[in-house]
Formats: sequence, structure tokens, C-alpha cells
Amino acid sequence: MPSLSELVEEARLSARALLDYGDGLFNPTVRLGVTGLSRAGKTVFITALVHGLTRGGRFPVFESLATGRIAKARLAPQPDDAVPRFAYEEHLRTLIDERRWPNSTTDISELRLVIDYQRASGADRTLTLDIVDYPGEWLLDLPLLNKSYEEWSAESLALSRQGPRRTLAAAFHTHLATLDAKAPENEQATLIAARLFTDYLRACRDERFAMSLLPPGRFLMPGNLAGSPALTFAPLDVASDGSAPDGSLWAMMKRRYEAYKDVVVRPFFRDHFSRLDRQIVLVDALSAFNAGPEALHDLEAALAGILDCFRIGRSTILSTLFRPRVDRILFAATKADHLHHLSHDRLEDVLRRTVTKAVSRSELAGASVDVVAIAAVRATKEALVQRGRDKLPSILGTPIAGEVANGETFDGETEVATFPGDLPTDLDGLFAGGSFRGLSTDAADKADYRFLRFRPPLLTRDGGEEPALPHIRLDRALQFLIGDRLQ
Ligand SMILES: Nc1nc2c(ncn2[C@@H]2O[C@H](COP(=O)(O)OP(=O)(O)OP(=O)(O)O)[C@@H](O)[C@H]2O)c(=O)[nH]1
Ligand SMILES: [Mg+2]
Repeated sequence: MPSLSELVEEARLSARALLDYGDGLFNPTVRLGVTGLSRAGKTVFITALVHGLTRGGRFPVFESLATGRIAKARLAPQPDDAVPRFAYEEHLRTLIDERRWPNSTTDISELRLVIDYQRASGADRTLTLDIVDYPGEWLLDLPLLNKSYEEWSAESLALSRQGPRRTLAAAFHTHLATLDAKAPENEQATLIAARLFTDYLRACRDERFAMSLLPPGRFLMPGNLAGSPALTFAPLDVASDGSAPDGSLWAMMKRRYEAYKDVVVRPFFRDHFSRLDRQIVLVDALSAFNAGPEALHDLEAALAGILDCFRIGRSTILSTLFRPRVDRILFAATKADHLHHLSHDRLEDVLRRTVTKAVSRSELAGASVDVVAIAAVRATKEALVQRGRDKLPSILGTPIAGEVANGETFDGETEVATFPGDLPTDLDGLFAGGSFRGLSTDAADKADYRFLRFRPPLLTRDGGEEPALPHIRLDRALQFLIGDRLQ
């Protein structure tokens, strides 16, 4: 039996769906979700996409633009009053004028683009594209809705005792050993536990480990909820089928865990996720390579978790309330400009392998899924560099000040040619963690694959005109995501 609050919620949701629908009849709209774990490349992707559409980028594969059917794309006022606007102008200025990557963003944001185009049949039409940028970490909170505090505790403690996570969680484990779950509730002990648990999650995100699976997602990006009780709890060593004595530390943690679900998780799925029509999931597979096999496994698990949110066939954790209406999902490996183009297909293969495993587990009723390797903003050029007798396919770029390679520290001004290492051909060996080493297992110069971070490209303005941003396969991504809606 649905509870009263569920019924009320359902009524509210139907009312809004009707509103969205009515609006859509007169004014066709696509809500495009852009997600990915932190640093995956969401902000850069949206900035490049909007710039390309409004300025007219070089997008040969994006048919409607390439054939001249798009007359004009312009920004329009952001429609949702409670969601921050995506700071497009600021991000663009940072990229082009300062040649810096935009700062990290930790909250949801939205931007509305209106596209005037001509249908293939000749009629003039308008499509409204609402782009929603939200952290992929929020999707990974979905399973919490179906888990008791005790189950969640048992799982996250088990995870924190595996592989490299064990060392990173040492301080938290030490504090945990001093806690008695059945003792009276204690705000100070809880604060310390929450802080150490968050420190552990943050350490896992570090470049050397690049772990992906770190719920609760809001712990690392609390936004305006920082310091609130709903974000101040941690797992305890308690029996997964036990029940908490009244007034105990355990009961307090449990209450806050439930509050987290109510104030953070449910509203996100209800207000944002369920309204998306199309979704792109950006994946920083190269950072996982950089870190090593553990990070790749972790990424694989996180991607499976993200895909689970789109399972709509069977009855899942997603109640009918939260079910998305997404009918196209694109997984994109970002930052492909760190590789020579000869390796782009291989990068797609790695991602396809990871995703296929997850897709075959889920029933994505009606949704089509594709995979592409992209660079939203291409920071490098390609060159063949003579090394001894061989010519190596290398990439040319300006490493960010402070990046180090072979003992040399870069100043942020000098352009260098590098050979980042080949992506391994043997994918099974790669995931099995055989011979492939990354930063988390060895010194940087011993890692089998290592990429440098480059500055955004140097662009010159021809006359007064804004320069186009170079990219890799961004047009292919666009064609898959919205090409059919511009027919
Ligand atoms: N070379 C290259 N680097 C990129 C590209 N896109 C993103 N990056 C790098 O990845 C970093 C993160 O990109 P963002 O777009 O800020 O990623 P995000 O997903 O918005 O990150 P958060 O806001 O922290 O969640 C940037 O600072 C760049 O260093 C790209 O197309 N090419
Ligand atoms: Mg961002």
C-alpha cells in the first residue's frame, strides 16, 4: 500500500508532468542531463557545446548544423527558479581568455538554449534545449533508498577494509574502534566520525587512487547543507539485522541517515532526474588508467551503479515516481586529446566493455545506449616524434604549470611533445590487474601509462570574431543526443 505522503507526491508529480507536457506541445523541449563523477569534464563539455551551437562550431557530423538547417541558437532565461544558472559566460572567458580550465562546480545548474531550425521538409521550427549539469555522485545515492542504516553500515565498512581503501580509512577505523554503538548519543563523537569518514572518502578521490564509488555523494559536495545533521553521520559496526536502542549513538546515526534520504536523495530524483529526456554520462577513464587497475574496477562498479538508475523494465528501487523518461543515453570517455587518434578507438573499446557489462544486467526498456571517446576542448595537436630509429605517434601541448615528467617541472608556457604510453590492447588482462601498473601501485615514472594535464589551447581571434574551440567527436555526441529532434 502506498503511504499518504507517496500519494501526495504522486499527485504533485502528475500535475507537473501535465504542465511539462502542455508546455511541450506548443514548445518542443528536450531536457538533456549532463552528468559524470567529479572532474569528469561536465563543465567543459557544456561550455563547448553551447559555444559550438551559438557560434556555429566545426561540427561536420552534426547534420542539422553542418547542412545549414540551424538558423540560430541563442541563450534564453533559465526556466527553473530554484536551480542556479550554469555560468556559461564565465566558464568561456576562463577557457579562452585566461587559457585556464574552469573551476570545479559542486551543485546542479541549468541553462536554456533556443534553437531555430528548418525541418528537413522545409518548415521553420524551434526546439528548446534545457541542459542540466549535475554530479554523478548523486546518482550513486539511489541504492541508499532501499537500504537500512545497518545494511549501509555493513557494506561501507566492508568496502573501506578492501585494497588501497584500507590504508586511507585507517584514521576512521581507529576512531570507530573507540565507539560503542549502544552507548548514549554523543554529538562530539558523531562529528569526529563524520569528519574522518569524509576525509577517507576525499582521500579515495585523490589523483593517485582515483576511486569512484564513494556514497553518500553529498559528503564530498555538501553545498548549502554543509554542517547540517543530515550530513553528519557515519557507519558503525552494528549487526545488519539488529535494532538500535532508544537514545543510543546508533539511533542517532540512523535518524540522520534517514534524514539524508529524505532531504537529499528523494528530492533530487523527484525534481530533477525524473524529468530528463536525454542523458550523457561523462567518464574520465584516463584518470582511472593513470591510477591503476583498482581504480578501473571501482569506476566499473560506479558506472554500473549509474546505469542502474536508468533501469526501467523490472521493478527496481526507483519507484514509479522517480522513473526517468530518458530514451537515449550516451557514455562518453572524455579528454581523448590526451591520446593520439590511433588510440581513440581503443579508448571507446575500454568504455564499451565496461558499459556493456552493466547494460546486459539492466533492462533499459526502449532506451538506446551508445559510447564515444571525445575531447570537448582539444588542448593538444598531434605529431610524429623521432625516438632513436622509431617515429612515435605523440601529442603536442602546453603542460599546466607544476606538472612533472621525467624529473622536469613545467612552467605553463612551454609546449612539449609527449608520448603518454599506449593503452593496453589486452582488455581482460587490464581489468584483471595483471601486469598493468598505475600511479597507486608505483612511482610515477614506473607507471605504464601516465598522462600530463595540459592548458586549454591557444586561440587567435581573426578580426573581431570569437575563435571556434577545437574538439574531438563532440559533433558525434551531439548528433546522437539531439540530432533526431532537429529532423
Ligand atoms: N585536455 C582536456 N582536459 C579536459 C577536457 N575536459 C575537461 N578536462 C580536464 O578535466 C578537468 C575537469 O573538467 P570539468 O569540466 O571542470 O569537470 P567537471 O565534471 O565539471 O568537474 P566538477 O565540477 O569538479 O565535478 C578540467 O579542469 C581539465 O583539466 C578536455 O576536453 N580536454
Ligand atoms: Mg563542473
